[in-house]
Amino acid sequence: MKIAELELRTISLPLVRPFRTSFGTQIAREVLILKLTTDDGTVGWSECVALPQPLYSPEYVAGALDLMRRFLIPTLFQAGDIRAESVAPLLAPFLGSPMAKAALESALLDAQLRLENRSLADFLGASKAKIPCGVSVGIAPSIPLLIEEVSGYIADGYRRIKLKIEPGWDIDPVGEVRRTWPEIPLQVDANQAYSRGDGELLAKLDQFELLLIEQPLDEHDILGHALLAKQVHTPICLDESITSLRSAEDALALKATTVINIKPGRVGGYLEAVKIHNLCLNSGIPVWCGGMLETGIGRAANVALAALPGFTLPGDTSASSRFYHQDITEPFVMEDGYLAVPQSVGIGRVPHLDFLDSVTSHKETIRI
Ligand code: SMG
Ligand code: MG
Repeated sequence: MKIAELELRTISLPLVRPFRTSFGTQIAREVLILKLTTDDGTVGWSECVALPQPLYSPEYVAGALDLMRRFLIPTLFQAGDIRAESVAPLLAPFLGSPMAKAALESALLDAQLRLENRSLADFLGASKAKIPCGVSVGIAPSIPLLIEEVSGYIADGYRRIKLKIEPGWDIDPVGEVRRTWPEIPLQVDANQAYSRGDGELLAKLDQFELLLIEQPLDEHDILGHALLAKQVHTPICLDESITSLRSAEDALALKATTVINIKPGRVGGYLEAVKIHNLCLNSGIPVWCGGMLETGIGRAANVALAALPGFTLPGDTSASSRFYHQDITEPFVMEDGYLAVPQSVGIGRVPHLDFLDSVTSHKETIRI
């Protein structure tokens, strides 16, 4: 299979409500959508999960676009006959940027599977036809407004609630949600907002019987997470720190994490994500599928991944309506707290082209 053409477009989709985290507020999703065409005319779609600003990770939309244009795409073109499995080794000399690399690998994988008449779920090794859904809840303007927002998600049927926290927005809001819903599976995500000295404060969360505390410290502070894990009973779960299979092996060996959030974009693609899943499955470490506010394109692939047997905790795999009034694909609609795993070829979704065009702010095509 040869890549004949790559279409890169930036789209902007307004969010149904602002999404505030410890590092900033997103009001729209500016996202890079890739359309790859092979030499026999087969098309594959993907999205790059980099945010517009380098705040969650060093990658950002305009940077990813530049890197793809300047280095990554020419390298794939030069390689001639390739498969999705060759993308990571070919792009390895270019350091970092797992999200940009993942987007290219995913687009090629979608095309490859369409050519082979196979679904991504089948290719990855999915063992479930539907997956339970969690929802990630941003930092709210007040505790009553938080309770109101969470009430809506509980009414929608979500099976797990994740609350974003930061210093000053932690014990009180989490306590109020726990008091209101004593039984709901609940977890928190700090996006690196705390420091090593905050162990005593974070241990106050133990009383709320949370599933986990996600990424409390700096992404590079593996030792700090290991020390914190001795101070806090709630399991520590790494997100930003896990950028590859090797970093997962290291964090587990150093006892810095006992649960892992797998985000394919953060680790360089679905193939690396499966390797981390396999490592964790063999080590008895639960994993769950993270989210980056994906459109239906990225969400379709995440839902397939989340159907693998080691994904034993509900992920941030919510319905399209959690973030978007209108998705660029047929929307993901939750039924009784579950999403159906797409079973048709490739990722099982394609964009609605008229709508995609209507939200596109930039489009370019690179040909061999
Ligand atoms: O897609 O449901 C989603 C978002 C989940 O909270 C979420 N993602 O750190 O896990 C995380 C964040 C990263 C993106 S925040 C803008
Ligand atoms: Mg996170």
